[in-house]
Order: sequence, then structure tokens, then C-alpha cells
Amino acid sequence: MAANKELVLKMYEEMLKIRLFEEATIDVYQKGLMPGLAHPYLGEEAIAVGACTALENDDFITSTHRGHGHLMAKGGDMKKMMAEIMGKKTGYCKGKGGSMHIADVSLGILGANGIVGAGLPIAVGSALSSKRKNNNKVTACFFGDGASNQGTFHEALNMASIWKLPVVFVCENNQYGYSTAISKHIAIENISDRAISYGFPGITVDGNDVEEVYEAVKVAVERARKGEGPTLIECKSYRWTGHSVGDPGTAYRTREEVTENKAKCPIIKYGKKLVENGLATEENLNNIKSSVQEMVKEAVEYAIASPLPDENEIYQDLYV
Ligand SMILES: Cc1ncc(C[n+]2csc(CCOP(=O)(O)OP(=O)(O)O)c2C)c(N)n1
Ligand SMILES: [Mg+2]
Repeated sequence: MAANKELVLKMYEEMLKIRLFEEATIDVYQKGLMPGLAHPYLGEEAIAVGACTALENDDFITSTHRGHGHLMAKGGDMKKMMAEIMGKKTGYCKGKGGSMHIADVSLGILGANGIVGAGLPIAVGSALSSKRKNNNKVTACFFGDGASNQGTFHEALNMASIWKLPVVFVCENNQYGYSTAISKHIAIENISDRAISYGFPGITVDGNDVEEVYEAVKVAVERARKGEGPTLIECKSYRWTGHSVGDPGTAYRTREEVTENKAKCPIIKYGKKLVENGLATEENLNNIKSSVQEMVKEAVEYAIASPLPDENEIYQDLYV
């Protein structure tokens, strides 16, 4: 793995794309250019990138309300994403969906989702469809620590297990469900232990280590493709910001806690590792950063310059 220079640099770049895109998203909100909210993925980049790198292009993912990282890591178009976040006609949903409704079925992205835990049964349905069609495709299902307390979690994991469906459950344990710390909403140390009660493997990995996530998901994907059923992978990480762009996140956690966790930055950590192992130079990393900065700048400019949806299209493309 570490010897594959192209792959490791790609993973570094993908994480940086998410980081800078999310910083730009917060900026756009603060400038009053976003007609709604978004949930930043800052600090959790290694999970989406590690997991999606272990998938094939035609595999599927289901996402969450905190979905920008998943969408981008699965190949989502940055310009169309930013335009959608800003409610513009050129966005993924023609400006009518916003951050939490972005999907791109052509890339296997079955959609972000504002309903906590709702992606779990969708992933099981997708995996059941793949099994019936015998098309060898795997579905990766992203969800949070909070979502693992929903009834849909139990139903989805149980059904995926009894039918040995090709699905990988990727739990993003970012230590919070909204303003509730994990110690107040889960009584066990590792969410991955819950897999035992459904009869399939569960493991916990360092969600700030992109290679660790990648390796774990790769094993789970192989198992799923062989028809051996699901795996639950808990990725422990930390939500750097408040719950959404509108939450400063300061009322329910200490500044020290945030600082301590930010010091475990998955991108800085990976950059250092690549340089130490001779897989990249500081110059390589700086060049990647400059090109990603340019990409994000272009996406924001594209979104700002795009028109709002026409008034006469207001009832088009809607479920009414
Ligand atoms: C069914 C449902 N219940 C409650 C909410 C409100 N809500 C939105 S996000 C969230 C917390 C989710 O926590 P977690 O699953 O850990 O995801 P994270 O935000 O940490 O990524 C809640 C309670 C919702 N959107 N849907
Ligand atoms: Mg959470």
C-alpha cells in the first residue's frame, strides 16, 4: 500500500480537497451566500477518502447530512456541489435541494440524507439489488455514532446479515450526536462491538489514519464481493466544528478538548508520513495544495456567477 506512490498522493489530495472545500463552505455561509445550512466534515476527511478509495467506481455509497466528504471522495463534481449549496440553477438539484440532498447515481452516489439513520436501509436495499442482479457491486454505508442508536441501524444490520448482503457499514464516530457527547448516548466503548449481535465482524480503526481506514474497508469489500456478507467498521475521529455552520460548538465542549483533537489532524499526519517514507517531498505537497486551492476557488466563483433557479421552474423536479 505505502509503496503505491500514485495512490497515496491521490488520497492526500482527496483529503485536502474536502478540507479546503469545507473551509470555503463555512466562508460562503458566513458571507450570507448560503440559503440554508451545511454540516462541515472538517477533521473526518480520512474516513471518506480511505473508504471510497477501497471501492470501485461503479460501487455504491449512501451518505448522511454531513455528506460533502463522501460525495467528493466518490467523484462528485465540486462546482455542481458548491452551486447546489448556494441554491443555484447549475447545482446537482438545480438549486432546490441544498447540501443535504446531493446525489449522483452515475457515480454510485445514492444520496446525502437529512434523516439520521435513513441511509442504512437504503444501503441494504441497494446491496439486495446487487445480490439479485449478481452484478458484483458493493455498497458502502456511511453513518454517525448517533445514527447507530436508531432502530434503522438494528433492522439494516440484521437484514444484511441474514441475507449475507454485499454492504460495508462505515460508522463515523466523531464523538458527538449534535450537542450530545458520546459518553452520554452510548454505554459501550466500541460501537463495532454491536456487530457481534448480528453475527458478522466488527472492527474499530483510527479514523484519523487514512491508510488504516482504507485497509479495513478493502478487506470488508473483498468479503462482501465473495458473498460472505457485511462488516461493521467503526472509525474513531472528531468533529472539529459545531454540528452545523450555524453552531459555534462552544456551549457543550471545552476549547482544550477541541485543540487536543485538532492536533491529530489526519492530513498533517499523512503528509508527514509520506515525507518520512520518501513518497513525497514538501514541494510535492505544496504543489498539491496550490492546485486544490485553485480548484476550490474556481468552484466558488462558478457558483457565485451561476443564476438562481427560474421562478417558472418552481414546481418542476419536485415531489408534490
Ligand atoms: C431521525 C432524525 N432525528 C433527529 C434529527 C436531528 N439531527 C440531525 S443530525 C443529528 C445528530 C446526528 O449525529 P451522528 O449520527 O453522530 O452524526 P454527526 O452529525 O455526528 O455526523 C440529529 C439528532 C434528524 N435529522 N433525523
Ligand atoms: Mg456523530
